[in-house]
Amino acid sequence: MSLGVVALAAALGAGHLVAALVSVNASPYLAVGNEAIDLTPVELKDFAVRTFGTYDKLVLLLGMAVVMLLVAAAAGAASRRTPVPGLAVFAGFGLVGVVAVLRRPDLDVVAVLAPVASLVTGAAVFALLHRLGLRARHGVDGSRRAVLLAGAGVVAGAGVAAAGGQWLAGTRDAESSRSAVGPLVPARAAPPIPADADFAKLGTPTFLTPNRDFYRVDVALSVPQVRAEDWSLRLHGMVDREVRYRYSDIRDRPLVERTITMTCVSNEVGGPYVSTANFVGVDLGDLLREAGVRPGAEQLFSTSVDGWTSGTPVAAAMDPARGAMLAIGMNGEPLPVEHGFPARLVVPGLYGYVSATKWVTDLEVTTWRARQAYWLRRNWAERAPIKTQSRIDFPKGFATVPPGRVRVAGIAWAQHTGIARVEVRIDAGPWQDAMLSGEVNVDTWRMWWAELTVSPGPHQVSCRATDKAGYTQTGERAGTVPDGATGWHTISFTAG
Ligand SMILES: Nc1nc2c(c(=O)[nH]1)N[C@H]1C(S)=C(S)[C@@H](COP(=O)(O)O)O[C@H]1N2
Ligand SMILES: [Mo]
Repeated sequence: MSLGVVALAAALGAGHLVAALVSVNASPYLAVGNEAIDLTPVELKDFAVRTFGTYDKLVLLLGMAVVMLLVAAAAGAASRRTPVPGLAVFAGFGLVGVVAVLRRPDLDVVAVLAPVASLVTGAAVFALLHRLGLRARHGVDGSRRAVLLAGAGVVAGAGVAAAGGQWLAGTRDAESSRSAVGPLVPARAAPPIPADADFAKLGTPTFLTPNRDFYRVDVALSVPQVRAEDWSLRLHGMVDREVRYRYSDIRDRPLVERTITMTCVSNEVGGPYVSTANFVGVDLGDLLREAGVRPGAEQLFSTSVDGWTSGTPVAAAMDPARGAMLAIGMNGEPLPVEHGFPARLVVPGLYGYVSATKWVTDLEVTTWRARQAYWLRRNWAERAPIKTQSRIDFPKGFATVPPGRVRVAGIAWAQHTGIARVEVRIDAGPWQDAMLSGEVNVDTWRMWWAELTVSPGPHQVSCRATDKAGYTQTGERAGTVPDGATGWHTISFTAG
């Protein structure tokens, strides 16, 4: 095996181990990956999401691994006489790691110890093996064996260090803190979900999405690990009194529970990025009123521990009729780590990228001009209310069903407005009304079903929703950028 590759293994193993000691999120490899995501041009990012879907991050990590391996191997090959090219490469790797770690807002300066450990270990191992290698080439007795032994020892040591780091990180991760939170009992529970709220037996999703099935969208390469005891939320900017909350400050307040359907702006027509949960937390408007929002404030600029940011209209965040939340619970449990533990924002009626900051740690009351959030700098819109949409869940595309009466079922949503009507049509036939499920509240999806007569052969079925403001979904197709897709969901099936 190449000298450079062995030294690379040692560098990564050491970095991972030290990261577990100083800060779980400081592992140099992951920090560099996160930095790479931030620096990736939008077009490439959109391409990666389209092509690899939720595997986009895995592909990035593997791609980074391949590049690092090639560079390390080349460094080894270029260092036949002098170790300088190899040392330069490891210094370069280490510095990239240091910069990536320093740029993360959630990491203390001590976190640079992780990439520094990588740099020092990589360079030291490289220098050592290089010396042994030179001796072997000059035919010094037993030196060949020494090189092999040293190489194998280093690789084994790197493995042990990486595994040890992984184990150590596990003992200090957010999951153990989450398990210790205990039950979150809302003072005001959400009304129970009536039995007729979904048509799951007919092929729609269940009304509440189990946490493990709830869609997940974020730019974090590794799920940020924040323990409740370490978390705090700073509320500042255009307010009369700056406030800092600890987890217990939020937990000890009277908690409310609200049933809310969340949607991602990246959801294509017919896509999966829509889910519903009972969120438990406190009213975001209450926190803002207690801090005293100054006149002229427009934007609530929220920052996550991983540096991701979002901008929400202050008016939406404060409107009691909308019920925006700082949520700490989801479907009867503390927030799952991947959904933002210890705390996140949820604002009914707005796409997640302008409202739903996970692992939220900073709220700044400001103007639109003063701060620009993560996706705004990447061509997405400043204001992004969720668009009225509907989706066919049954039959599945390209299914074959018996001819005659065909059942069609699905979901529709128009958060903060409410769904008034859903219609379906076969081929270019007339629109026909679907049956709607009982309405839980206007911030949640509504399920629908219909029965249509079809002749044997191939067909298409489409659906469209009308919301309570009287707007009927346009059939005109628009892509997700900049503020959400439009068009009717249409699927093909065969009767016969
Ligand atoms: N920290 C952080 N919060 C985030 C995001 C992110 O990338 N990072 N993505 C947002 C987007 S685009 C959406 S749609 C919702 C998704 O929340 P979920 O993963 O819990 O479904 O989270 C929002 N909050
Ligand atoms: Mo999103």
